[in-house]
Amino acid sequence: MPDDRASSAPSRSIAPEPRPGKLTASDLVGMYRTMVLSRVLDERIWLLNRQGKAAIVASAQGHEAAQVALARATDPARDHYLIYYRELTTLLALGMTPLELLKGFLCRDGEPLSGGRQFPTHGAHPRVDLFSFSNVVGTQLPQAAGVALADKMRGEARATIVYFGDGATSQGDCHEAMNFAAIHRLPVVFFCENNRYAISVPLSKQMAIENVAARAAGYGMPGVTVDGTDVIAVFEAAQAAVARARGGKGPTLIEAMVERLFPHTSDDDHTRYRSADDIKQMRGKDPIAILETQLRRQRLLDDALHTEIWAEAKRIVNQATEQAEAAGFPDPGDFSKRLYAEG
Ligand SMILES: Cc1ncc(C[n+]2csc(CCOP(=O)(O)OP(=O)(O)O)c2C)c(N)n1
Repeated sequence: MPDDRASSAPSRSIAPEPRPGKLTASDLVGMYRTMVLSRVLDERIWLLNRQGKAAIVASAQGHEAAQVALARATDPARDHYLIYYRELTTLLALGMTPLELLKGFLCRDGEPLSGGRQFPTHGAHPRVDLFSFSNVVGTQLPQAAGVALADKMRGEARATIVYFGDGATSQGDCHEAMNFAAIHRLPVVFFCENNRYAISVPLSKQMAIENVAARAAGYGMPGVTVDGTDVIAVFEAAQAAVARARGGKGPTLIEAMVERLFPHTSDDDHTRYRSADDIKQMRGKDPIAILETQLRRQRLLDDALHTEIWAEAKRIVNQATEQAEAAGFPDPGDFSKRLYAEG
């Protein structure tokens, strides 16, 4: 396949130019709002799990800044998204509603990703360009390379964003996808949310180097490590990577350093493998508290706005919980619907 096809082909993008370059004060407050909504929703889902109503939860708490900032640097009307299971903030930032997400966790009828029949947050969405992904770690990476290859062959200037954890980079799929994407200069943004654990396995048992981003050099693409609690740092790195992808220049690996504030999932107990010191330290890196301090320092947030934002998030989540709990379960008679070709 010729190497420079995307750069020479005319753009047939469905959206105009990338959204404006700089983050405004209202962008920052808007991101804070989304992060707070995600946190309140995440806490609610965890509670529903403890009540025996939600089967399993992989919390995004600690990853909110990285997810909201990356989403802001992309365009849901133009780009493609291959997420993994820890992407609650991403899904809200891309336009899914708390009700849709709650219906997924409670397996209710009408949930858009899978009709309430899949693992929560897995599936394809009719409005958001999400690809259905597997829970098998790392499989979304070669799929993302395939999606980007299709865009390149069609001459479309879109970026494919693929999300994964540090543990996923130990999979062969990761190597194959990055190598292939770099060779063919595919428009992929590889976004690693490095929370230093793959369930109970610490980073030092996954790799002998310090940063995932260092691997990018071995494939021949740029690799950057950013503070994943800093929305501006993530936004700027993501914006450059998206422009590179859409401009036909090839993939980028971004590694956002985050903390997993909760255990791996609701089935896990991290006190069995994380030291008390480690837990105490990671709690000091809560991205919501960090952004809040920054906003207050810049006089973009005061007590009144803070109260309003948290109260609004609780109101939205309370209402969505009531609606989701009132919704029915999928009809068992429709079991094979959307699984096999119909007619
Ligand atoms: C191929 C494969 N191996 C093992 C698992 C079990 N598993 C599920 S999540 C996970 C850890 C992944 O960690 P990471 O990629 O760092 O993401 P994080 O959960 O920390 O966000 C493992 C090992 C799996 N789903 N698929």
